[in-house]
Amino acid sequence: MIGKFFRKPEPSEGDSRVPPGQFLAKGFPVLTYGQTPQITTDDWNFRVWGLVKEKTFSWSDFVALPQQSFTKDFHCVTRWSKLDVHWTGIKVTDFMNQIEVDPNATHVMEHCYGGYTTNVTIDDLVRDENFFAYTLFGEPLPPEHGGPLRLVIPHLYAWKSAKWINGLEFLSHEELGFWERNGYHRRGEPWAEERYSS
Ligand SMILES: Nc1nc2c(c(=O)[nH]1)N[C@H]1C(S)=C(S)[C@@H](COP(=O)(O)O)O[C@H]1N2
Ligand SMILES: [Mo]
Repeated sequence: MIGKFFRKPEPSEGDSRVPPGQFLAKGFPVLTYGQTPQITTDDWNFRVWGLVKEKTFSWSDFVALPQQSFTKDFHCVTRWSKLDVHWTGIKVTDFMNQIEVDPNATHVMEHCYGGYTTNVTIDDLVRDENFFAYTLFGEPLPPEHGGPLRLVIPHLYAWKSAKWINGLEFLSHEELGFWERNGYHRRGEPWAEERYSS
């Protein structure tokens, strides 16, 4: 749909920034399956389990990790993209230094408050540009965008960027998350238009 909410990319943007078949969103749409969970940072925790030494982080444990700023483009498989989204948060690579992953782990299931799941390989999760975000455009991450904390994986379609994330399950094989079981691609790379499973 073009018009009120979306626009066609300019040629300069379209060439290098906007993946094939995507339009630019005006504003920042919210895309949630189901209800928005309401979690306070007092109640929040984050757990790792499976092929990893099990560990639970409180909010204060988590935000004690080094904070950094990120400016990244965001691509939803329903064909809207938003360029230059500003976030702050914690690099996935910094978080990984806090846990002990079994060398047999190859895949990860992201788990969230509310029950959403999505799967990634360890190689797609542990990249220098991936991060856990807790601010958006200088404000605390709003609940509808995943606050208090979400994952952002800029090189994949945004359904891999789990909102209200509360755990990572390390696996020795691929399992499918919510959208992946419902016809979406197991990986979801926007430049290759990996939208649906075949
Ligand atoms: N927990 C959870 N995470 C989620 C979703 C969801 O429904 N629940 N939707 C995904 C999809 S399809 C997209 S496009 C982005 C949307 O993020 P936004 O609502 O901040 O724009 O979140 C992703 N993460
Ligand atoms: Mo999406």
